[in-house]
Amino acid sequence: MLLKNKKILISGLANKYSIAAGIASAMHREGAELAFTYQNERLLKNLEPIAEKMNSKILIECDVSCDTSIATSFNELNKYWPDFDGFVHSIGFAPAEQLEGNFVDVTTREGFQIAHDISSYSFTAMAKAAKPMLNEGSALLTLTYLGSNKTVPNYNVMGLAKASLEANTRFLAASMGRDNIRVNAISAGPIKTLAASGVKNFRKMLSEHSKIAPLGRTVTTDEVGNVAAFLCSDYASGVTGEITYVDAGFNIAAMPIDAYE
Ligand code: NAD
Ligand code: 0WE
Repeated sequence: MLLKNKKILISGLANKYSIAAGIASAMHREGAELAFTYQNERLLKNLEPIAEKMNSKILIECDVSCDTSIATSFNELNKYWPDFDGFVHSIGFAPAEQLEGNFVDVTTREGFQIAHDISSYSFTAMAKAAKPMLNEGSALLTLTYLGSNKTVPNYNVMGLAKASLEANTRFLAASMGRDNIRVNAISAGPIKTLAASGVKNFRKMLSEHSKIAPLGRTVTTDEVGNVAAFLCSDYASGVTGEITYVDAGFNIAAMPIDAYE
């Protein structure tokens, strides 16, 4: 029971395929008490039965594009939990037209701003709002992707936003470390979630990943969840500011192992 007596807030659970769902399920299994935020009314319907299975009755609306929504949601959480032990930030967004076509041609000032606002600034904003309520030994976790430091076709401005999110992870770790609050990121391999379903040729991305990754396959949300549970547990008490890859080894390979066969 990695997370016994820990209260952890999960954001970004849109449906059962969400990475946040794999994380919630691993954390619940490891004994954590969970609360959830959801972006809007429409997504509450998917969240309700999942939260129910994990014995959670704390479901709070939080649209991270809005300062008052963030403030209101943490005030609401405070009524249930005067203090807690961390949160998972599993939120990313860029306007769809930014993620298709040639980077220099499709990127706009507005697209750039929205991608960075929703996908990176929101992590800082949530940390700021949570800080007064966070117990000593808390852990914050976000989800990133390899497109932050290697180019990936069509990932475009999201790559820049993930680079910002990873720097954000390090600066938050430095900023909150003396309060014994740890801040880490998981860089997950490609997974067919709701966010990915809007992406052209995603199936091709998954098959290319399997060819190059040392493990010869993609990863599951449960595998991401297990690492998330570890990083938020006291077993990871010496780990902060790190980007941990859960990608079947893809990021360390320059070529498929059978390239010369
Ligand atoms: P998902 O669609 O299930 O989750 C994305 C979540 O972001 C949704 O729950 C959505 O409601 C939330 N969101 C978007 N805009 C928001 C806003 N304004 N306010 C509040 N919430 C908002 O997809 P996912 O793949 O599980 O994505 C979760 C995280 O994992 C994202 O940061 C994504 O970039 C990252 N990630 C995904 C993959 C992948 O291949 N699926 C790989 C690596 C990293
Ligand atoms: O971070 C992500 C998902 C990012 C994402 C996806 C969408 C699609 C729908 C952000 N915003 C939106 N906005 C929408 O309107 N991933 C790591 C998954 C992903 O997305 C890609 C990928 C991979 C991998 C997009 C292009 C290329 C590769």
